Amino acid sequence: MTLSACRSCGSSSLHEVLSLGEMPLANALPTEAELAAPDARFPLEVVMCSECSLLQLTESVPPPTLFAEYAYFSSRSEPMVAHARALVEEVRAERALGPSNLVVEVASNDGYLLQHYVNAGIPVLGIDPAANVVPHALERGVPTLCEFFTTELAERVRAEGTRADVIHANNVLAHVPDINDFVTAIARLLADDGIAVVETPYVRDLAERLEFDTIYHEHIFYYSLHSLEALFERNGLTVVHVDRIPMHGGSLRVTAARGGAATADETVLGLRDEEKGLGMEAHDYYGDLGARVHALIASIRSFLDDRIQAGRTIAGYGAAAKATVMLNALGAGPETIEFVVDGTPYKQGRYVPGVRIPIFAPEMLLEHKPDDVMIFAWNFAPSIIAKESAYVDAGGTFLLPLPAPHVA
Ligand code: DWN
Repeated sequence: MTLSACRSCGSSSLHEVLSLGEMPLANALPTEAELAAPDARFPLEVVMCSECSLLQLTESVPPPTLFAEYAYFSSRSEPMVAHARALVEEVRAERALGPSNLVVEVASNDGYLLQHYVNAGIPVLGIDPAANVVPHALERGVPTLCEFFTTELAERVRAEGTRADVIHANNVLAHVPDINDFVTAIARLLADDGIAVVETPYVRDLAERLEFDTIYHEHIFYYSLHSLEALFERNGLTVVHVDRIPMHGGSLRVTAARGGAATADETVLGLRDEEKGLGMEAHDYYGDLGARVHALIASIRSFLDDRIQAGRTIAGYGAAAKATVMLNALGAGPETIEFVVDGTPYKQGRYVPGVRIPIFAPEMLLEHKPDDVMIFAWNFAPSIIAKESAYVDAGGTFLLPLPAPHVA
């Protein structure tokens, strides 16, 4: 364990929750030429702070290594774009946003969300460090700063007279080692009556559904409402509303306002009570998680072995970060999963790190007609199965790994 203190509250009282061994970086997909060198691996271990109850990795990989060039393009998942569109409609109506307002998104990726404000004539600003992704946002008319979001950036933008009426931060709160600076930066950039709308995977869903493949080096933190509120309060934000949403295997969507008069509503009070009732603030809540995860990994492995023993060929769908963790945890290479398909051009022609399984465009399913296809992007299974109905009509079978391996 290389971590000596909780990255959120500073406590040294850290207790092991589970280890997935040495794992490659989930989105560091090697090209053919890069296969000559081994894929870098780092310990993937989760600990819990007994002071603020935040789960976090022992190892943090420098953010430029992970995010300066990025394999993930949000717009390549239609359900993400639809989810973003619905969120924007909700926030626009609730806040009565118009041409005099400003909406900022941190980790704005390829403009998948802010484009919907642009189309409604509402001024936006994206902030994202991925130099290969930001041009796609600019093409969608989303002005974007290609930088990491920090208090230095927030103060610089404030000094130009900019304040945000809404700040979106989806699937980024888990990704930032200096998380206190990040939340302070949100508070500093918000207008006095502004709101932050933050979505991040919910550790309760991970624990209840054994979503171990959502644990990877990009995800440093795994939040409960309790640990998230402790982080926000420390940095000048008050959680005023919370919803549980199904996105990415189950997430929290919190609405936060700058401290002072802001107060938690009944959704926050209710979820606090639920978490207390479950004992989520204590390490015991996660006591058997490691054992249950390793038993699940073994059961997925034997599920696949049985199908191969029966003479079936198997491919994968979604070269997701989850796929890298799943396949490396299974020790499954091309001898088990012949190839993976993905609709992201950046990923096609590359390989799943560690196990070196080739990634092709989805058209490969009908060209090659594997008997089975395991959906590694299981969080989007309904959309994927509907899209690939021709594969099913041709006799193909979709498999799902969670919450236990099964035929979809
Ligand atoms: O936090 C993160 C989440 C939001 O996204 C990032 N750190 C990394 C990433 O995790 P992931 O790669 O596991 O996310 P997804 O969204 O489950 O990945 C889906 C993959 O499947 C993408 O590569 C796109 C692909 N896909 C596809 O090829 N056809 C997805 C859909 C819906 C499709 O129809």
